[in-house]
Amino acid sequence: MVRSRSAAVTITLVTLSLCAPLRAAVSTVVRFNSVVGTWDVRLYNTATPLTVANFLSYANSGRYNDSFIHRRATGFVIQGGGYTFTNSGGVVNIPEDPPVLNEFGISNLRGTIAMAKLGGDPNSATSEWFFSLADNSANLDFQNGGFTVFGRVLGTGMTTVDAIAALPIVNAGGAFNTLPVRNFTGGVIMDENLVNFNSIAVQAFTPGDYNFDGAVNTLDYNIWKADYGSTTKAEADGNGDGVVNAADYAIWRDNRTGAAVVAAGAVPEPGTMTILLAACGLAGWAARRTAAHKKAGLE
Ligand SMILES: [Ca+2]
Ligand SMILES: [Ca+2]
Repeated sequence: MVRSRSAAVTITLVTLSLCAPLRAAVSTVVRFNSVVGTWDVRLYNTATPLTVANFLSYANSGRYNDSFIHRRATGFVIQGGGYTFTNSGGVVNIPEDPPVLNEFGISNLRGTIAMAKLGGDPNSATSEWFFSLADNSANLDFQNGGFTVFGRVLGTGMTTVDAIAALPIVNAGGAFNTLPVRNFTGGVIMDENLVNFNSIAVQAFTPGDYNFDGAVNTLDYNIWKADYGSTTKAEADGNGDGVVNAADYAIWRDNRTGAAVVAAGAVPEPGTMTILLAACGLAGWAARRTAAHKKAGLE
C-alpha cells in the first residue's frame, strides 16, 4: 500500500508540474464599444498567448480609445487599431509596441479577428487588427505566414460588424482610401462622421459563465454541451484554445456556484481522464496512444 501510494503521489506531482503552465489560461472577453453599437469578442488566450497579450497591452493602456475603423474591403474585412481621431487633435498614429511573433493556427473564418501586418514579414503585427466579414481562409491562412486569428465575435455581434461594413466609404487618401463614414454629406470629415470606439475594454465575468448572466450553473453547462467539439463557436471556449472540449467543462465545473437549473445527474459529465488530458493538452497524445495500443492488441 505504501509503495503504491508513493507511486501515485509521484505521478500526480509530475502531472501537476506538466499541466501547471497549460492549465493557467482562462480566456478573456473584450467589448468593442463603438458609436454604431457594441459587440463582444472572446480572445484565444491559450492558442495565441503572445498576440492576446499584445492586443491587451494596447486595450488596457487606453490606446484604442477614440480609435476608428479606417478601412473597409467589401465582403472581406473591416480594419482598425491604427489611428485615433478627435476634432481637436485630428488623426494620430497609435503609439506602437515592438512587433509580436506570428502565431497563426486558427483559420480566418467569418467573425474572427486577426492582426494586420506588413507584406512579406510574418512577424510584423503591432496595433492594427481586422474582422473577417466572410470565410477568408483560402487567402489569409496561406499568405505571409498566415494571419494570426486571436479572437472571435460572440453571440449576435456580427450584426453590428456587418452594419459598419454596410456604411458608405470615401477616399480620404493614403491609408484612408476606403474609409467608412456616417452622416457625411461632403466637406471636412469630423469625429461625428467616423466609426469611433469609445473604448475597447476587458469585461469582468466569472470563468465558466458562458452566457454572462452572473451565475455559473446548468445554463452554462448546456451551452458547453451544445457546442461540444465546435471550433467555430467560442461561447463556451473557456480556455481560449480554439475548441470547445473537456478543458472548458473543467473550468465550468471548478467555478460552478449557481443552483442547478435541471436535476443533478440529468446531464452526463465527461470522464475524469478526458478532462485531465484535455486540460493538459494531452488529448491528442492519448488518442495516438490508444490507437497504437489497439494496433498492438493492448486495448
Ligand atoms: Ca451563466
Ligand atoms: Ca477550449
